[in-house]
Amino acid sequence: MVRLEDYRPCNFAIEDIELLFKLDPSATHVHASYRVRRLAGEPCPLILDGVGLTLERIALNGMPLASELYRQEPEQLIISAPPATFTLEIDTLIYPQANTQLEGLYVSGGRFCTQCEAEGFRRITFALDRPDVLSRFVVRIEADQQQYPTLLSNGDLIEAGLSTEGRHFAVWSDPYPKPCYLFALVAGLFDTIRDEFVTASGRRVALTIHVDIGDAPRAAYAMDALKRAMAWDERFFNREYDLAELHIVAIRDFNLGAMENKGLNIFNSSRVLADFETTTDMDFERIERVVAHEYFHNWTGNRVTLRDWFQLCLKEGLTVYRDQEFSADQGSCAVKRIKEVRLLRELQFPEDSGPLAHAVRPKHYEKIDNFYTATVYSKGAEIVRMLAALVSRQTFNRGMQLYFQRWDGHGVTIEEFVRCFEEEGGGDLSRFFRWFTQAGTPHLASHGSYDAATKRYRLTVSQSNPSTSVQQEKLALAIPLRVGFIAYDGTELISRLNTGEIAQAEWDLVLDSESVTFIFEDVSSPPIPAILRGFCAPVVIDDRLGHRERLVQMSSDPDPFTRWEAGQHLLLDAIISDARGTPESGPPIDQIADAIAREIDRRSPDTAYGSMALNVPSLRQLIHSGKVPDVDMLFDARNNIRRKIAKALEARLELVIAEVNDQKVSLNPEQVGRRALKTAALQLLASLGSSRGSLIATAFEQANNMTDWMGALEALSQIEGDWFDAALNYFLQRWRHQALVVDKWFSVQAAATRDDTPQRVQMLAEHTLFSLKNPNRVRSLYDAFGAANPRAFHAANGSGYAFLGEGIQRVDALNATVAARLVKAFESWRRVDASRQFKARTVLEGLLGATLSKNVREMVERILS
Ligand code: B3K
Ligand code: ZN
Repeated sequence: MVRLEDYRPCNFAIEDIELLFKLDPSATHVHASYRVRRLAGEPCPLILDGVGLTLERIALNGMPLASELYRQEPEQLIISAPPATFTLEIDTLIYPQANTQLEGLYVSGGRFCTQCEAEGFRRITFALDRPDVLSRFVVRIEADQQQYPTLLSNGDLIEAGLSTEGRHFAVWSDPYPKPCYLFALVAGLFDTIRDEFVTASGRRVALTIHVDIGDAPRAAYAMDALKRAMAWDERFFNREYDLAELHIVAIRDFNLGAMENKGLNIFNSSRVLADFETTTDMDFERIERVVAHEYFHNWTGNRVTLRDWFQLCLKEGLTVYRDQEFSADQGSCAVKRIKEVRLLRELQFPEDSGPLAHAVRPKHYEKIDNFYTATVYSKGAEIVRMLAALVSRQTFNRGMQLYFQRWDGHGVTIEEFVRCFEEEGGGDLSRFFRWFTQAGTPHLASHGSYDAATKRYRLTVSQSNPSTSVQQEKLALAIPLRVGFIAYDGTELISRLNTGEIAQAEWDLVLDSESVTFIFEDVSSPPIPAILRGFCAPVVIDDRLGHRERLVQMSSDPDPFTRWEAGQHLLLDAIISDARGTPESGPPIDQIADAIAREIDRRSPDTAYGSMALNVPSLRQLIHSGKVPDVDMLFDARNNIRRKIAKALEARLELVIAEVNDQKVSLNPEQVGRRALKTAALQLLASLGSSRGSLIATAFEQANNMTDWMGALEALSQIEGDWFDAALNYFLQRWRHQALVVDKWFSVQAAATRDDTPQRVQMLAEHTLFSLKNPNRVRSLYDAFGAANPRAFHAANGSGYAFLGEGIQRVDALNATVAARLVKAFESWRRVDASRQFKARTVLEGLLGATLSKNVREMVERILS
């Protein structure tokens, strides 16, 4: 177990690292040369990390090191008492072709690539593999010229040429000191697209995206996104790119979405390649976001890095916040915000209230790879968003500039980050700081009373912070509120706070203790309050509004988030009332449907917003609500409500689907909005069953872009009968050779809520196109099933648990990080009924009896605890 409280600065600094790679897939020779300086006053051992390496030679100051002066442990190399300054040379052999973990140096599609975050560099050579050791790297790569014409590493190319026997070499030098987790190497045969960016100060940066042969046209969108992100970071954060070259490489077999290695970002090909024939609008959006995210890491993560892995959210939460701000700025910001909130509620809230709950800065871990979580990323981003709201935008911007200036070239802690905002005038942020150290979603309750005689409205908001598995005692947080009122006729109400003179329509307030009462004057009629406009804090709130108030809010609140949220509340109430067998106590469906129809017609703030109004809370969210433990009852109730809405809106939905679009497919927001609306309409119509099969099948046949194809296919997946199979056959025939589309073919089946899904996934797991070695394919089956299909996963007979349990074991034998991610599906096991719990527990305990990686074992143990 690694504990935050045990952190000690490193006893040694490595200022310069020279690496030489003689690339060979079966056995690559790595020569490392370190210039080391002891920081501790007294002689002490130098302990290097290393996993799966064959040590060939070790020399100190040019002389082979005597065997009694060092020793090798299973995952360490310990040099007993080296001098105060010295050069250390280490020669190792590694085996890239046999590397199925896809960490360190490995081979994908015949190309070499690396993944070092968090602790992959130790699989390349013995190293001080910790983020607070920053070194300048010079890297020489030698390889067969024909097979590996492109040789890349971090920084700038300083030399290249031919060597003997058909081999060639390249030397890369990165002038910026960095931790070794940001090291990268790529070698292979690629198609490229090139462009250029001129920075604000006039420096030219050569941009290159490297992709599989034939894929270059599909990288144009990523290139465009990259240039927009570079310009945006200059404009909004005053950050320029700092090298003469920037490379992005698309790799087929990749454990994650992408990696921000200095000057050489390595991407999962699914986060680079895009065209209308194979990519949905959602994929385009994701590509834009991830390209920007990795680019923004150049300052938040790379130039300013982490002192230790406990500070992970300092780069991830902050960088997600930055990419969210960028995306919002590219258009449709209300819809983007709603999507962020949905993601938070689908992934982070369940995590924060279940067995995997941890603070954004956890106190301990076994495998840091298990902490790249929704909490660190999404809640981390929400915390930065709240910080900007609390200290004001101007102070936030000044604090960020101070952060960059003060900590450039250092590994930093969250305390040091927050101090920058305090020093720039943000006040005492100690209560706010608790957001980083306390796990659990805060619960707010609000209560208002209006006095018609005095036109005064008293609003009391209080917080409670539930105990979680890792922390019992919780203290009050500083929570920003954004409050506004409308009257029962839907008009906006202006008011005056009793502490000031100015009347306004919206208030930025702070809840900074257990409970606060705000008094508003001159409120002309009884108000319907919205407390968290724009979802200004990641909390759950009980605002005690009735159905009538929510219906008014849904139609009339000026804040698009609040309107959407009111609709979600009503739909959730309707489903839960139905599941409890008391549908009459739920809200009036016809009025909800009317309000949805108005949003579709209004097309404001944009067309895509209407598709959000058509969302019905997901089954996952319903399970998480904890109100009804029987998954089948929830599933049926959800479908009942969907059917009622679909019936009420049927004519309109058909109109949306029929809206002919004879323009050329483009990413014009109006077109994207229409496609989103159409997809949502198809899904909802599918709830009416096979009588709508032919209409949806026609939509599938007439589609000319992947958004429409997938929208229709997903809708067909809900309908029993042959429609789905017919469409699937066509789909596979047409795109059999496009791996990323075949992934969709797998995932749409694994996520299907049909009765035959359990048999289908069994067959898919044995399908010739299935592969345990490709993380995307693994996720397209097992994650689409475990994470995206709660109905099948929680099947009453336990077959879903057993299927995923087996999958986890199969994957774990090859790739521990990917397998550990799959375990997360089980985090909801205590929210379901006793009979299901028993079956889930049996599978989890069965796993503990098997041979498991440390990663998977940690996850299973935490989930069972
Ligand atoms: N920093 C990487 C994540 C690395 C995950 C390692 N298990 C990608 C990102 O967040 O940008
Ligand atoms: Zn990141």
